[in-house]
Amino acid sequence: MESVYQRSKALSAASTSFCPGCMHSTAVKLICEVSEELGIQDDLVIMAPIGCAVYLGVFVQFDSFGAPHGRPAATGTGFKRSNPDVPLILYQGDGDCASIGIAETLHAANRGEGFTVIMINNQVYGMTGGQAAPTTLPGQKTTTSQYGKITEDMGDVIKLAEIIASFNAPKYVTRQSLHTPKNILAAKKAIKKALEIQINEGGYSYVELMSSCPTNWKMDPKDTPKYMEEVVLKEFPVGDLKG
Ligand SMILES: Cc1ncc(C[n+]2csc(CCOP(=O)(O)OP(=O)(O)O)c2C)c(N)n1
Repeated sequence: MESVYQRSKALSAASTSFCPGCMHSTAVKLICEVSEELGIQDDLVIMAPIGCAVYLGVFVQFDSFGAPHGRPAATGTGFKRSNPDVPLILYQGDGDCASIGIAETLHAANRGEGFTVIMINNQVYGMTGGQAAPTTLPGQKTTTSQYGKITEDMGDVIKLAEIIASFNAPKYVTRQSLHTPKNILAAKKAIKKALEIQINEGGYSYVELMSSCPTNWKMDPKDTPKYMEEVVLKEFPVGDLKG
């Protein structure tokens, strides 16, 4: 019988620690598949973040390292400058990348450091219980905005992809989503393109992946795709912003 699909060899046998319906799992699977398709599964290094993907290095077969919360871009800069030929992904949550680490993120992008950032935007600080992040939507209820996020008090939504795309140095900046099969395929293409640019031309690439957090959104996982389509993507439209 012809085999039409098989588990990526880059995924380890360990179960992930993600909640049911969390789209981190999809993102990790796509990275594994792309690494195999590009033949870099033995070379790729992935930075496992502080956040829900903290155990990433256990789920995947790549070499990995950690960085303090918000510091992946600084740590990644050191790694990549010392190992310019090693493909590197900084895998980060929106709290990590767009809040606590926003200074490092923006300066690294503006310098055009030679790594790929994959940012999982679930609009909350997932691991610590769903506090509001700069990506939380206006009016969104979280544990730190129990009556809905008031932008006058907490600030408006920070759209990191748009800010990064305004810099000269980044080679590829895109926002994709993981809420439908069609979007997942587009996200996979984007991850592949970002890594190809890193490997073939060098330079910085940024892939933001809109994701769900059913546990902290207090939503049934099966309702999250509709909510993402009708609400979240209105604030965070998908598509290429640069490159
Ligand atoms: C400097 C620092 N501040 C705060 C924390 C606590 N902390 C751990 S994980 C986390 C939230 C992570 O949220 P995000 O980056 O959005 O990733 P997610 O868990 O949603 O995937 C926080 C605030 C920490 N570990 N270090």
